Amino acid sequence: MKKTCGRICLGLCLALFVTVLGGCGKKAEQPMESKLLLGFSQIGAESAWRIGNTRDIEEQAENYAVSLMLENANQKQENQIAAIRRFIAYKVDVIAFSPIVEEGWDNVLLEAKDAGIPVILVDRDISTEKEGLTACVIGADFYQEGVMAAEYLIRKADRMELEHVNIVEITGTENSTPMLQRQAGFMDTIADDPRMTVLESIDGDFLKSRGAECMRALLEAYGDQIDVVYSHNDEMTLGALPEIEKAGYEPGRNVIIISIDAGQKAIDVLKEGKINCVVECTPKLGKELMETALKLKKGESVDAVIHPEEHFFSDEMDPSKIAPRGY
Ligand code: GYE
Repeated sequence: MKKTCGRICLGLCLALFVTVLGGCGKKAEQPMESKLLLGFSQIGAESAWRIGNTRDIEEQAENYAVSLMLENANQKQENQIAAIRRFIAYKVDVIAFSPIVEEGWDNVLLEAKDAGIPVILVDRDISTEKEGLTACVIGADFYQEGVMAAEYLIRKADRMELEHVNIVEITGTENSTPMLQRQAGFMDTIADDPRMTVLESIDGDFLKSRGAECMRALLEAYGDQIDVVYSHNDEMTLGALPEIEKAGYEPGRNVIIISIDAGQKAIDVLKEGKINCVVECTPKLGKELMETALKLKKGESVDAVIHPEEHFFSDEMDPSKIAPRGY
């Protein structure tokens, strides 16, 4: 009981703090009137993508005069559930969150529904049997990202005239939407190509340190049998590359490297020739989030799924033409 009250008080203080902060930097005679109070539970800060996503949401909240209660869950689902409960207690207008995994949200989302607060999923999706728990999902088409990665590999194998292609996959957080869909899109696309063999898929949790650990284990198990590393995000790729070099191989030359996110660091490494292809996943979801939240507050209908447009960058193109990525 005491604990719950403490948390709610903390939430109230936080909201006041955020609201006050939101007013900073505006002309004193013209305080920007907040149009909406949005509670947003972010997963954590595991990657440049995530940090860029948080920054974008903060900037767009300011642009749209939305007061933001932002909470960082430090990669824990229970922290996200607790944050959503605080948003409900504080009676925010709209709740948004990026679910770390797909399962386990029904109870807290029923509480939001009972409180009449619309919920927007940002970046990742949930899996549920229940209808009407969330208004929409704003995020990338992760399946298509996996398809783009595999299509690149098929073209590369054609160009190199490879007869057998041994792949290792370093996956993102188990049971998260990008992990499940990036894997499914990739596997479905290579399924009909008899040259392709997946030696192993290993969980790297979207973390650089895990990417390095996984790569060490894969090199130990398969050594020079590895033709391709397909990694579900840039952080894990950047962790894996030095391990490949330490083992005496040349990433980008005798091991094909495919990554996802396309943050600036990975693009720089692509330019050095150590990554062959990086599929774009934009973290810039803030504008859609604010516009959707404002519509929901007015009671307007919104699209159930909103995907940003995405492309890929590869050694098939002139890398000097790639514009700065901003994350
Ligand atoms: O690819 C990864 C991050 O959910 C799309 O999460 C996001 C993924 C992104 O940590 O870098």
